[in-house]
Amino acid sequence: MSKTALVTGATSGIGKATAYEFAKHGIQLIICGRRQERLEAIKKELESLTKVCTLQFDVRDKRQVEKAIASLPNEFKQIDILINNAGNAHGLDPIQSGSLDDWDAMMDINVKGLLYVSKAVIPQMTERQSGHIINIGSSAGKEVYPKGNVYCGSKHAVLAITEGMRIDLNPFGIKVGAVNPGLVETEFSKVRFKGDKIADTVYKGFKALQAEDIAEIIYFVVSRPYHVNIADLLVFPTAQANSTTLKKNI
Ligand code: NDP
Ligand code: 8X3
Repeated sequence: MSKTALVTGATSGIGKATAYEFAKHGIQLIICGRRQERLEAIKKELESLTKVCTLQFDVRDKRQVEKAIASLPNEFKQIDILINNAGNAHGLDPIQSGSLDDWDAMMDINVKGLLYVSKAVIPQMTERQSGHIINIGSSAGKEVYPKGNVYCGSKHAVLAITEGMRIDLNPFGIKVGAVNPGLVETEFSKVRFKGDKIADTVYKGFKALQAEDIAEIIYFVVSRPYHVNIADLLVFPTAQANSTTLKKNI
């Protein structure tokens, strides 16, 4: 029987590419996000490859999260793979002038949203004693960079929560791991800089990772044999050595 994966943040970037990659391999999909039109368009494109169900909710709203996941039709109720991907940076400011709204958004989406979705999915995994959770962290979860303060804090939290999940879910045979990318060319910078044209410069002058690169890695992680759990994976574009060292050709 084909496995079922729930992917948050599937309307764009890494989550969308992961949905496409999983569909190619016949994995049944529950694709999530706030932008319903995008969810419907992706569903339409992938339906010839696999079964697809859409769930529209804001990960910040715990009631919406619970309600959406409880509403899944029977054939999608058993979630084998959870990809906690929804998230973004909001702003890039020194701590003394950062915006409280940006801080709320990052902690509420990247940390609490990931917890709400996990809380709604984990009980059925512990009951079945099987499942695989991948949290999308970041190089920013391993290293703090100037003005990254709260975003880096949110991603450090994702890595701590990932370790905690792996320990607590170990008795149930559930795999838990994190995939931590460096610079990936998605809508990430458009969101971070709120549409400002500075976003267009972030991936200029070097070859950034593409969402598909990360999607292929995520599929590799979920397709290992049962006894192999890739617990933590850091991936940079070749041009990037760490958060602050980037070889640009301009
Ligand atoms: P995108 O902006 O392209 O995608 C973000 C996704 O998250 C969208 O599908 C969006 O869907 C969803 N999302 C955002 N806020 C919410 C919310 N409140 N409720 C539900 N869904 C939400 O960015 P990426 O693909 O780059 O980012 C995906 C993950 O990868 C994030 O966790 C990010 O931190 C991480 N990451 C990204 C890197 C990069 O350089 N791009 C590097 C390292 C990690 P919608 O708006 O429809 O709700
Ligand atoms: C995204 C990577 O370096 O743009 O998590 O913050 S970075």
